Amino acid sequence: MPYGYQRMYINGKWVDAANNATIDVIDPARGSVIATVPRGMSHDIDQAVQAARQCFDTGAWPGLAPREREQMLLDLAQMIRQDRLRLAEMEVADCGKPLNDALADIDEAAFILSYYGGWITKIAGDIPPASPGAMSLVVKEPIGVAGLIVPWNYPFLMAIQKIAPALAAGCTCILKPAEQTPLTALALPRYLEAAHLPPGAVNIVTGYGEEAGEALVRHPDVDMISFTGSLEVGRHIQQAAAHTIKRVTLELGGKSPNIVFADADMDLAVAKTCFGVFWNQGEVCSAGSRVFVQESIYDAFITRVSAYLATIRVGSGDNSTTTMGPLISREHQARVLGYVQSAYQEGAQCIAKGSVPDDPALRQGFFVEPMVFAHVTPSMRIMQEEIFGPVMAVMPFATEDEVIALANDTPYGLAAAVWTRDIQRALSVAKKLRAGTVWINDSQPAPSEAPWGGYKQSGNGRELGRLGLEEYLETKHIYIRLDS
Ligand code: TXE
Repeated sequence: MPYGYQRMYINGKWVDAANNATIDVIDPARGSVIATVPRGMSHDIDQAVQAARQCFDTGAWPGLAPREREQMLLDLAQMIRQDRLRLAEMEVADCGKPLNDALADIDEAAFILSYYGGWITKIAGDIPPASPGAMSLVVKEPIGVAGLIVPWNYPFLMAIQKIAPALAAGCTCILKPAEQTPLTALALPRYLEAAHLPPGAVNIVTGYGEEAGEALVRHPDVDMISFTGSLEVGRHIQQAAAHTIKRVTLELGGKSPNIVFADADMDLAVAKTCFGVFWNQGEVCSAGSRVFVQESIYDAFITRVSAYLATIRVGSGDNSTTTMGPLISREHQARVLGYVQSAYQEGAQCIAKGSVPDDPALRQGFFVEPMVFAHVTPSMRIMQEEIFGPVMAVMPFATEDEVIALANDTPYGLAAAVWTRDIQRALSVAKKLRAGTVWINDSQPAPSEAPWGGYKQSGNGRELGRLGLEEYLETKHIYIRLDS
């Protein structure tokens, strides 16, 4: 077990679960156990919430001077930058992605810490007009204790994507990493301590969703939950949190349309459309997996996509030639292959036949080769449901109006891409798409300075950018009578 037994982190101390139960952490490329972590439950969550509550209520974190907190986040960013290789290697072992992708995640996480660090000294209120004998002050305050629940596809990046704005707002927090990928989260405390954050500002409880996650959501002393994960669990969390009326932000799944018009730059559209479906093994909430291609270029597009597929190298993330790693778990591999089976049964045509790789060295891991289905129809499961694996579905369209209707015909609304050289068409289509992000002649960039989140059932609220910070803030109006 290269990473051994790791404890979790509550109130500035390394602790076991109260009942001493543990969870095995599996290397998805080999199927072997690489670590064990505590299986935290409601008692452990309660300890963590008390620690976060105390750190918040005593002002140990929110009461520090903004410039002092800013410097701590900048220091954290710097330490993480220096340790990028160690963290990226841990991420590869834990979630399987290729090393270069993991390095990019760590670098972006460091940027996010410095970005939100910078915001701390710039959070300002407002002075709206009041009657002549009065003055109104609108001030921004931290919402309090934040429960942060993250998934396994970007373990470190998503943890930081929530921790950084929470701390910047002045909140204290409890992070519940995904049970499959707790390792890089548990690497954080040594940086928190080196940057002199007070005990209780960030607590990390490992465990299962139905146990630790659920207890966090229901806890009356938690003021908000920020969740990234499946639609099903998001729906459940919103209900479970309703009893305490806490704020809930949700970043759920997607089934993003990728629309290629006949006048698009074909080389770019093919390369980036493929990237948009296959990067991170397709385990991406914004994957552009519903591909609509205008009739006149449909056949040529399919031919080029087939050629692109031949360039993808499936293998373990620590192999330098790998461009696509394993899926997260045996269970998820079976789920993805189930979608592939449904596509065959519903009559889709597989133009690039992938499946589980033949290579015996890869059989122990949870690999699936990339796949492309043509002649799909909008009602097929692979066109309706989030697969979260390397499976592309391509269908032809005739007119702009037709493709807009097709693109919007899903309960999701996270992202969309439009490929055309006609800027008027691009903008007019972008305005009509019901999605939180629309890319024009690109797919997948999500700069941390811009808001990220979904329309419709892809979620509530926004992460990243200024809006991502505001989710962790309350607004207070102070009214001052001036004539006494
Ligand atoms: O997600 P879950 P799973 C989608 C994707 C994938 C599917 C299932 O389609 O195939 O979800 O993945 C915690 N109370 N996405 O089952 O269960 C859990 O411990 C509180 C999209 O892994 O939603 C983990 O920390 N927390 C997505 C987190 O929720 C609970 C990313 C996500 O797990 C809980 C991941 C509960 N009752 C999967 N149950 C995206 N939006 O990027 C689970 N959790």
